[in-house]
Order: sequence, then C-alpha cells, then structure tokens
Amino acid sequence: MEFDKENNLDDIYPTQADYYMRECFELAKNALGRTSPNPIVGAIVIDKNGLPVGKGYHKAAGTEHAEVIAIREAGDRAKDGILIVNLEPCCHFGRTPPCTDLIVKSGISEVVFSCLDANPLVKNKSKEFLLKNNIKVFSNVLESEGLELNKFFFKWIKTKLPWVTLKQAQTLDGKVALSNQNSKWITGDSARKEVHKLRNIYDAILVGAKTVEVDNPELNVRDINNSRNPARVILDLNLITKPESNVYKNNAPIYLVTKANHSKELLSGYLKFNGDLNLIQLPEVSSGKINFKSLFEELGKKNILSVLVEAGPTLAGDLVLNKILDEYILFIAPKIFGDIEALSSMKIAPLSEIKDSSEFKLFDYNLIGNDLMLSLRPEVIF
Ligand code: AOF
Ligand code: ZN
Repeated sequence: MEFDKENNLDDIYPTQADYYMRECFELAKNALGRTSPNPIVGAIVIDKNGLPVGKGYHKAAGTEHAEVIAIREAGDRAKDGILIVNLEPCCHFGRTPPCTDLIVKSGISEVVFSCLDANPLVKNKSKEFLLKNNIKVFSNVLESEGLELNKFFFKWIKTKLPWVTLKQAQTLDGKVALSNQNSKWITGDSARKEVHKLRNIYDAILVGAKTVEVDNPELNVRDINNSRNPARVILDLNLITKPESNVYKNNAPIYLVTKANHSKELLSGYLKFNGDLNLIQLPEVSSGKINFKSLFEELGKKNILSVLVEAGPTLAGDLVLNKILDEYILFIAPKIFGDIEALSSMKIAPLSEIKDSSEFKLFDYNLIGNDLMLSLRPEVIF
C-alpha cells in the first residue's frame, strides 16, 4: 500500500494510517512478554513517495527503540518521510537516547502515532517537542487498539502494579475438579495450547500452594516456537510445598511468597534447592491470608508488568473479593460433572442477595477447539 501525498492528507489518512498502524501493532507483538518494563512498540518509515522503507520493533528493555531500527533501515529515504509508530516516541534519556532527536535529525516531516506514552517523562512532551521542531503530528490513530496492545505497560506505568489475569478451566456446571480432586484435562488440546501461548506473553505465573501440592505442575511453556518461561510466583504462606516440586525446577526466576516469621532453616531448604529463588515475605493479615495489594506492589517493583494467575477456588475467590483482577479468562468445556461435591471454580462466602454478586463484562469470546474461551473484565478498570 502506498501513502498518497498528492491528495488532501486529512481525507487520505484515516485509511492509510490505519493500515500501517495495524502493521506496527503486528511488528510490536513479536516482542510480547519480552520488553518489560518497557512497552511493545513497532515503527514504520514511509518515504516521500509513499513507500515503506524502514520497519522495526523494540525487542527488549535496554535495546534500541523501534523508531531507531526503522529510521536506520530507511537511511536517507527518511527525509521528508512519515514515521508511523504505535506509541508517542520518547524524548528522554533512559537506558537509550531520545528518539525525538533522531527523528528531527533524520528529516522526517511527520509523525503518526496511536497513543500518548503514559510515562510522565514522555507524555505530551514528545508531541510538543516535535511540533516545535516543525514536524507535523497526527495522533490517536486506532487509539483504543493501541491502548489494549500495551495494557500491561499502561497499567504498570500508571499504578506500579502489574496487570492481573485469572485463568481457569471449568465444566458447563462450573466445576474445576472432581470430588477426588482430579482436575487434569477438563479442556481439550487446543485450549491447553492456548494456555501455553498465554504463559509465553505474561511476565509471571502465580499459583497457590494447593495447586503445587495436588497437580505438581511445571508451569513452563511447551510446544511454542521461540518460547521462554515466565517467572513463577508461589503463594505458600505455611510452606507446605515440597522444595523438590516440579515448579521449583526450571530456568526462570521463582518468587516464593510466604509469611514473615518462618525459621531460616525451613526457608533454606527452598533456597538450597533452587539458585534463582527469591523470597517475598509478607505479614499474615488474617489466618492464611496476606494483603494482595502488598504482594502485587512487590511484584511491580521487580518489573513484573503482568501476572497470569492459574488458581484454584480459594485463591480465585480471594482475588475476586479483593477486586484485584484486571481480566478473567475462563475456558468452558462442554462437559457436565454433576457431582455436587466436586470443586466449584470460586470459593466465596454465601451471598444473601443476587445484587451482591461480583460482576464482569464480557470483553471477548472465542471457540478454541471444542471449548469456549471467555475474556471478562471487571466493571471498573484502574
Ligand atoms: C519508544 N519506542 O521502542 C520504546 C519506548 O530506558 P529506555 O531508553 O528504553 O526508555 C524506556 C521508556 O521509553 C519506556 O518507559 C517508554 O516510555 C519508552 N519506550 N518508547 O518510543 C520504544 N520501548
Ligand atoms: Zn524512544
């Protein structure tokens, strides 16, 4: 597709800018789960004849920004060209120099971006800097998609808390395990593959001790090209998990969340077993419970921008009641257990009024193999 500069730009832009912006989104997505604490960013340079001459995406924090790669590839053809990028370019010295200086130096005459950067060092400042340097700015292109693309980054940069998604799989009658605790293979292969795709883009997976004890999961990413394992966060206030459990075994950081008052000897069993194990010790606010906000603040400080919680009913219920969730992904298998003693997805104290129930809105749904995947969001998001 060519950018037609002969016509009135305002008439032409909506479609052409959308087209290239979508391509920027796709470029950016190559690095999902790899850039924390930075956003994912894709950039394209269009030359003065309307042809794309440079493309790039930000690969990891500390490496060059998307714009730098795209402008370098464009070389001299960037002059009088247009830069399209999904985020307002940066204007500050962070781990890398300001992109706005490079944009001015390259002779680019116009910058098109999707959303303002929420980073207070950048927000609106870059836009103003570009305008002052006689560069046209066209912003808010596909803005809601741009915000959604970087939902992890935007949540964290504004609140210093990670985006928290609860993932569960249940039967049609809302059961997550049989009464004998067997919970393996509720959903089909495709849904399980989908979970591995999710693990591949979240910075951390959080599970409760009970899940580790009963399922002994590995919580790694399997059968996906160029995958990497997320950090694992194990919530084990009473240290009931065995240090030899599978979850402590592989090559990504582990955060063991526990009470403040365990003996050094008990803790050293875990530390000895895994070289990359970090302790997060928090006060117990009531029997068996910690303050979730403190936990997620701690994870946010460790540059964890997104947490996928693979929870059983107790942890799931606590997260819902504490209004911690940004998203709830629920796989529903077309099966009925019917067993009244079987575990339901959420353990929440009985309500007397339906109006007191926790409500979500349906954000998206997909058929994954023979299972339904719902993406739900709470009524109010940060
Ligand atoms: C962009 N393009 O590709 C990225 C941006 O430490 P630094 O130098 O990498 O700066 C990080 C900040 O820069 C980050 O918080 C966000 O505001 C912006 N990231 N900006 O224009 C990019 N990764
Ligand atoms: Zn930059």
